[in-house]
Amino acid sequence: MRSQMNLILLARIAIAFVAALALFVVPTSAAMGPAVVMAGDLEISGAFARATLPNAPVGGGFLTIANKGTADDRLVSATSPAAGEVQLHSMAMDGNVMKMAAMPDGIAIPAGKTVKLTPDGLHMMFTDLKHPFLQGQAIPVTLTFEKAGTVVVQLIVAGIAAKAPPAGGSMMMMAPAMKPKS
Ligand SMILES: [Cu+2]
Repeated sequence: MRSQMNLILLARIAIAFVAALALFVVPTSAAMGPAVVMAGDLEISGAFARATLPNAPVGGGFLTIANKGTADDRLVSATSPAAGEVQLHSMAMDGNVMKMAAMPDGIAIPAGKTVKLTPDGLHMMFTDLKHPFLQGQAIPVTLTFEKAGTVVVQLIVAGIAAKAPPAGGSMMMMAPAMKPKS
């Protein structure tokens, strides 16, 4: 009887430990900065979103896509459980006014080139937000590419006017995507 009690106690401690670990790991990975994610020949890095004010209807998402392959690809669409819709937008000066435009054909990712989605250029626009984006959160986004297919990327939420992803290494999460230099 006594050993059985001890086993139950051990199991409870183990469960509590795993639960505590899970609570600890999630915010830590977000605090460490965005991970590098591979989708076929595409290397996606620096994924972040800007924090939004309560009740803000829209938010912006940004990342860098490097096409390491020899075939052109195209970001066709993006979706997120955090938003009713994720639109692909361009932004350019029209006279003295910054203007955004939808990109119905998506965003070209030419072979061997790196395309950056930034707060003052191409970007993802989240509309019909399901909740405010809070600094430190991770917002999942599913990207669909013409050739590389579908990949889920976590956007780390940075400050409300952030121009770059939160600083911090992401060594643990980067490791699987790193290729040895030949
Ligand atoms: Cu926009």
